[in-house]
Amino acid sequence: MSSKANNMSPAIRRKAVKKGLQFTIMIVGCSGLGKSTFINTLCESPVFQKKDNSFPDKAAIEKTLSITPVTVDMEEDGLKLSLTVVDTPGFGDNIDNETSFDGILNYIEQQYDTILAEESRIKRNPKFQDNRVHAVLYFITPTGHGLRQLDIEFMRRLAPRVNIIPVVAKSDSLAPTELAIFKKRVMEDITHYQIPIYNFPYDEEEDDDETIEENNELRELLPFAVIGSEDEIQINGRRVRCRQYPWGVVEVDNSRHCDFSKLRYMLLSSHLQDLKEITESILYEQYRTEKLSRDGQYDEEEEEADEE
Ligand SMILES: Nc1nc2c(ncn2[C@@H]2O[C@H](COP(=O)(O)OP(=O)(O)OP(=O)(O)O)[C@@H](O)[C@H]2O)c(=O)[nH]1
Ligand SMILES: [Mg+2]
Repeated sequence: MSSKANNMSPAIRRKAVKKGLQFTIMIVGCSGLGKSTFINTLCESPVFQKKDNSFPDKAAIEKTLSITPVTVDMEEDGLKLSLTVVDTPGFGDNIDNETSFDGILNYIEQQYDTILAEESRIKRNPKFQDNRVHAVLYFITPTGHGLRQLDIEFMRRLAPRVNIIPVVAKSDSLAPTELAIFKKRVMEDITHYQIPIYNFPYDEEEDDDETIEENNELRELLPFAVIGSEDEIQINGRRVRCRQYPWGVVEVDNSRHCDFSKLRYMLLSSHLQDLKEITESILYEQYRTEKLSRDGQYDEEEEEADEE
């Protein structure tokens, strides 16, 4: 697969090598779908600890109760990467879903507000930290039936503000044929309800054939099937992250078992720059225009006249 990180303009790559890249993702979905476990799997470290009881191996990670950003420094494709992952409390049971939705949307918009305030300062702060969320991984319950009303509403309402990447949570709970049918149904629902998810956009005229092919392949994988686990076993001398069942082992990093490794590569390497650009030049700009015109500080007609 080609890497867009390697396709960066030389100036951006030079800057990235020197300063490192910064990237933020947020994990959203119903309670107990494995969001915090996924973060530990993605970061390859126990960012979220297991509950301390007498059987630590069996103890689950504590239920997430507040929006929690964690930052991990890593290296991807030879570049330093400062990855911030924002964990959110799961919704969908007895919790008031409206409140949890508002909390998530507020968090995303607050990061835009902070940038907006910084942009209008006379003297900029050189140490300013940009915490805009570049992608939301939306965890879908593996029901086998398609999207639930709750998922449709959540994704629809978040999509104008953030890149949404739909993900089938706990995909080991579906058999391979069930998973393929479920993925197809989810995509049919996304099309039917016109949810503008991140679908690996490309420009037929500007992008090269390799990029177009790579994007089409990733599009075909949507929604990515993921498995989270921090358990490891040795297979033929290799350390393998997996979930163990009486009938066998499901490997996290094996692309015949799930899409975790392709999702990770796409997020942290090949499409990182694209997700950032869409966030900064489309989604943030849209928010900024809406906010300034709402506050009466911005006159769209005037702007159009200026452009002419
Ligand atoms: N079968 C299966 N179980 C998983 C997977 N990932 C996590 N689990 C289990 O699901 C349970 C819940 O995991 P968490 O990571 O705490 O889920 P969460 O989405 O963060 O939950 P909240 O914080 O309550 O929203 C734990 O017992 C995990 O071991 C997976 O990919 N497959
Ligand atoms: Mg959690």
